[in-house]
Amino acid sequence: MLRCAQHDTIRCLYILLGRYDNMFNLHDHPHRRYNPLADEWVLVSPHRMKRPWQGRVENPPVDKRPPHDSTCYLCPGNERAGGKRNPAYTGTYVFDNDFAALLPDVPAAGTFAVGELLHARSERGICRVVCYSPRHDLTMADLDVGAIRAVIDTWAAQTVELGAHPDIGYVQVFENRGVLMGASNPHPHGQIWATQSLPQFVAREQATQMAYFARHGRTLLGDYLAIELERAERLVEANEHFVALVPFWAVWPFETLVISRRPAPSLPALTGAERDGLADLLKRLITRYDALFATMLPFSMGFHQQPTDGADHPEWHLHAHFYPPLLRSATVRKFMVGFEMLGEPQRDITPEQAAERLRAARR
Ligand code: H2U
Ligand code: ZN
Repeated sequence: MLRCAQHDTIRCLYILLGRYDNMFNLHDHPHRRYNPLADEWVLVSPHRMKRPWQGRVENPPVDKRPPHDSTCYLCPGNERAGGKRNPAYTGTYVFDNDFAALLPDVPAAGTFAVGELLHARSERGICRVVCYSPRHDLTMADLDVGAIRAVIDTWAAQTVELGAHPDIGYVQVFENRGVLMGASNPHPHGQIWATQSLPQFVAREQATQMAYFARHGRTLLGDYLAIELERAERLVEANEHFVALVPFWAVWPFETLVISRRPAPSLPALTGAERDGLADLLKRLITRYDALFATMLPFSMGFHQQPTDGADHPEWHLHAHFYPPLLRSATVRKFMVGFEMLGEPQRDITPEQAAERLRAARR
């Protein structure tokens, strides 16, 4: 019973001896993996990836951008779509989003309810845009580590500034990179949306981290990182302060999770040395990503950190999610459709294979 067609005798012996924690081989058989951070499942179908990797690299789209583009609304000195003019900035530059999804002055505590089933609440917030560099032609991977450190300091300072506002309960730092992910402009930039409520994905992570911390007195991601460091099969990049890995429960083919070695709760809580470590890790990870399909890899990325509710959150462990949509090449993307919209997310290439591909990707 313990034996399946693909298990060799040795492995079955290991199973009998309790050395293998699984009754089946995660690399051969369809299975579901649990995401303890999001409290979700993902269906993995590794048998569909048995064919060898063809390694086709398509011609990357020619991306010749000038250092300053007079038509770019993010370049220094230019007028934005909203009519305001950017200063002649030389480092990072932050401004209030001219087309903000959230506004600071909506009526307080507005609620709408019809019986049990129709509910709405007013939501206050502040949306900002963060230009990483005055240079129109660079991406974060091209910036030197010192310039990336300046971006991290800007994210941390914004988290403190926006989080101090009495109406703001959470600060979401993120970036949409590439047209495929809806980025409106190639100038290196990200966004910050600061909200009154905890957004639902963050709320879910808070609940799982809180429950885990209550049970063990350690952070969920700290314990998870220890397992990954020991097994090493899903690691992509690591330095003294941060680790990037393809999570065991990854949904997107080349999704990664960046975790701080120390369970720091937020960007502002990082020490100077940790911020330098994060800058180094982000540069190496994104450089690897761009080498994967010889293209500027599109992705959405963002940091999850503790709420800015003034309370201590020892359960919170700072991390960043990278969600690239590409599957096989610069032009073949994964679609979350069909079973994935109606049932649950599914993937073919295993997280272990994805990590191996990322470890092999070099520019
Ligand atoms: P994305 O590339 O991720 O879409 O971010 C760009 C943001 O910049 C977007 O939210 C804002 C858009 O509203 N924006 C301005 O605030 N001013 C402008 O002049 C153009 C774009
Ligand atoms: Zn520009």
